[in-house]
Amino acid sequence: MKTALITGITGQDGSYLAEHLLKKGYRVVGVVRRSSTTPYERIAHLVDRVELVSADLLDQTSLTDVVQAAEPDEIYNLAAQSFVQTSWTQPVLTGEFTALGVTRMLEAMRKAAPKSRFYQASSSEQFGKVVETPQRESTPFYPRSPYGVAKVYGHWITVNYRESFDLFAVSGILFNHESPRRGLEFVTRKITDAVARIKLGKAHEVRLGNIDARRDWGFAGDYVDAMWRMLQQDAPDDFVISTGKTYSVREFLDAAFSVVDLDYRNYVVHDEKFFRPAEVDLLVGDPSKAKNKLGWEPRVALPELVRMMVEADLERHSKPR
Ligand code: NAP
Ligand code: G4F
Repeated sequence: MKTALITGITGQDGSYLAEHLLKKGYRVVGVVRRSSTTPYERIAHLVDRVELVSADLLDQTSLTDVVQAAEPDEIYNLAAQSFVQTSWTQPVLTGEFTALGVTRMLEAMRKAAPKSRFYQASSSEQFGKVVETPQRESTPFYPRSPYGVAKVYGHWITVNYRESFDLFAVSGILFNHESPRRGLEFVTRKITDAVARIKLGKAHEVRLGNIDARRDWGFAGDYVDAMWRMLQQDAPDDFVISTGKTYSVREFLDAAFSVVDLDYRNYVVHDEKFFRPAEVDLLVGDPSKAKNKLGWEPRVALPELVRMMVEADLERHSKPR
């Protein structure tokens, strides 16, 4: 039985990855940080089947200790301050978690489990103000937010530790991926949650920023399989994971409101609060390397993803409290 250690197991991707690895027969050890409450909503159905251990990306000793105790074959470093907008109001914390946190995890692995395999959650935000379209593994980075800058650091420190210390360490440059478990602050979930509340008469508008931004949106359940495949390769390498299709937030809105037979134009209010100091206008990835080398392809297309999210939010809001 292989052991996987997941940081960020309580997040969207951590929950899907834990399910995926449990199905494959892994022992799954999940890192959680200390909190006065227990934020295990996304893994409530898994807590009896995974081992939860306490550590924090800010604390080197705790990270090294959990790696030493778990003796993992594979380490998935998913934990981060992952919300782009917050990275402008908490830039130093974002750098600590999302950039230096990666070095701390790599150091923990180097000291306590150097034969393990390491996955770093890199991001299409690294491409930022894109210098070529579609974006691929060789596309230069031009990050547009403190989050994007921190992710570029995390990416290159992973490459550097691979080359310096001969570690099996890889980065998956994942484009946006969503699900009914997506945080409510991200635009897709904010929209599908609003659609459900509006349809049920619990809200009458949704306040948004730049709805002309374009993203390459996939389904999180598909993307965690790509993470696993990257760690099963003979040699460590980095991959873009995306659908190859791009849609505007406006198109996402249209699709989401259409699921409940409403017209988004009657409900959207533009609010300056949600515009960003610097925007990423267009993301669309080229997943051909992942297709050729990993045999990976996305299975869920955008219309199906939108419907899945709207229906889940309708069900959640329909339940009596
Ligand atoms: P998420 O839902 O925001 O989850 C983030 C996770 O990190 C949570 O489990 C959180 O724990 C944990 N965490 C945050 N700060 C921590 C700290 N100081 N110590 C320990 N754990 C900490 O993010 P996600 O969407 O699953 O994304 C997973 C990773 O992929 C992130 O690194 C993200 O930046 C990256 N990424 C995501 C996407 C995407 O579209 N989803 C695309 C590219 C890259 P709590 O539950 O305690 O807050
Ligand atoms: O949903 P978002 O907040 O995601 P964003 O900024 O693309 O970041 C996500 O994907 C990255 C991968 O590229 C991850 F690395 C990152 O961790 C995160 O998961 O915003 C998407 C777009 C932006 O252009 C934003 O300006 O939607 C636009 N938008 C318009 N109105 C809004 C809103 N975004 C949010 N969150 N809230 C709004 O009201």
